[in-house]
Amino acid sequence: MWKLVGLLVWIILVGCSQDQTSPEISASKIVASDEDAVSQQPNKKITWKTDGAKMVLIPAGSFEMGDHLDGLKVALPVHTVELDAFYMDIYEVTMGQYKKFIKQKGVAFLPPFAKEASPTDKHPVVGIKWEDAVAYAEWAGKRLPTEAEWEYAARGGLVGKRFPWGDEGLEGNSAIPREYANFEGKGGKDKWKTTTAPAGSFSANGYGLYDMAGNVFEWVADWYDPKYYSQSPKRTPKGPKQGQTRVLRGGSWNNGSSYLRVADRDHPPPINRKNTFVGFRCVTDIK
Ligand SMILES: [Ca+2]
Ligand SMILES: [Ca+2]
Repeated sequence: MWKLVGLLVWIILVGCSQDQTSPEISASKIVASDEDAVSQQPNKKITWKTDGAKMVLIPAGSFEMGDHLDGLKVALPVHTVELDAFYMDIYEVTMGQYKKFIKQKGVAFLPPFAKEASPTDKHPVVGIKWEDAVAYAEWAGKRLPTEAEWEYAARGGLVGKRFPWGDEGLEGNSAIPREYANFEGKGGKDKWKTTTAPAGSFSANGYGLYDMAGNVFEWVADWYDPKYYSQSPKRTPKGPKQGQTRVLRGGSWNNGSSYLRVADRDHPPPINRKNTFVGFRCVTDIK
């Protein structure tokens, strides 16, 4: 049914001019979209042509960025951020998608250890540094999310919560996070001890995004600066102008449950930028 609807929408999109069919994004970049979705509707999904990624509309809005709970100092001060709407990849970029990028662009192959942590094309790509993620995003006609966009999207519409699913799972109770995320060790739905899980193996958050907590850490566009939150512009913050390290978000199969915190921030030194537990996902602006 949905495949048929998608085909019909594609035919309509191809057959009409841009301003009639897609008020937000050039139709040439989209394979299909929800046929009954109206402009700016939350959870409106599209399929991006270049890499075949499913993307979901993250609605415009404001939120309290950061976290004053439990002494999470790296996430202070909590500050209000306003963002425009954007589309975000529903899943982490997969090995299969990244291989297509390699093939088309002729860039460097992934290191051999990547396949050990992500053995199939449905697992998230690893073994990439920040510059690789940016190159992929540019090839796909997208970009990396800003740190603010990532946290806003990861919260999934929840307010003041610790994780994408809410507050449950603190104080060493790892049984609850394991229902929602692949992180260090295994148990319950988390069946992966030394590898990534296939993208989308757990429940989506409130915006329909998978694996914002765990599986692989995700590169965002911003430089890291511990003082930036106290200077951040309210509207559309893009991070410091310069820095030494880029920001990672969301934790991974290789890290404990505290790294799954929606406001937690990591910033690996350059020597640790290429490994088995860091990947990324892309976003695109609403035109
Ligand atoms: Ca695990
Ligand atoms: Ca992730």
